[in-house]
Amino acid sequence: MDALIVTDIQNDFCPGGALPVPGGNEIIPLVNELQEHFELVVATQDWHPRGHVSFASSHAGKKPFDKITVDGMEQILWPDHCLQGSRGAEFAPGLSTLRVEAIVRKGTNPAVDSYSAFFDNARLKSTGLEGYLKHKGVRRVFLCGLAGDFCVYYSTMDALAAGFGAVFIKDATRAISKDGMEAAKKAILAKGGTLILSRKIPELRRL
Ligand code: VGL
Ligand code: ZN
Repeated sequence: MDALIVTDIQNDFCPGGALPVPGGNEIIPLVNELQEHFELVVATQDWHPRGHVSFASSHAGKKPFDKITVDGMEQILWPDHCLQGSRGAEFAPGLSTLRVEAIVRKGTNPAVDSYSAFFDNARLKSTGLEGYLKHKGVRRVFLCGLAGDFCVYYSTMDALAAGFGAVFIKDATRAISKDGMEAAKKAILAKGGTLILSRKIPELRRL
């Protein structure tokens, strides 16, 4: 079975939000349409507590997009975003969630950032999504949402590492950085993932 993973389509990642992804809102009609074609749809929400380690405001003298080292790992610092329970953390209003069967919230550990829907960045804790999907009989996941070069990318790589087929839907995502997206696409291909345009999905799914 195939599943669609709808990643972090939240107000803070859309124009006007705290960490806007350019054109982030433009994918919403397509993502709504895509959901109709999958027997299982899962969504994720970035869901940070106050004072989260990934916020520049948590580190004296730092500003958004600075990089620091946390426990030996590079951490990009972001504007405060997706605070648990805030309007910014809600799904974007145009996103249909009627067919979403499970919502995975990530980034809840104040000390560790979490881009992937499967594991936090330090791989300390699993979200349980791998087991959930496998228990449901999912063999292949299709990924869309925000941001293409962060959460969608890391989720794609972790899906491949977990043994799923992984299909990154290029026109159903938007990236924070163009260069970052190019590097991410190369890495996905190198790991055995697939990049497609949404109009090719029917063809691919008949295989
Ligand atoms: C994300 C940066 C920080 C994402 C989340 O959803 O891609 N990016 N937190
Ligand atoms: Zn975040």
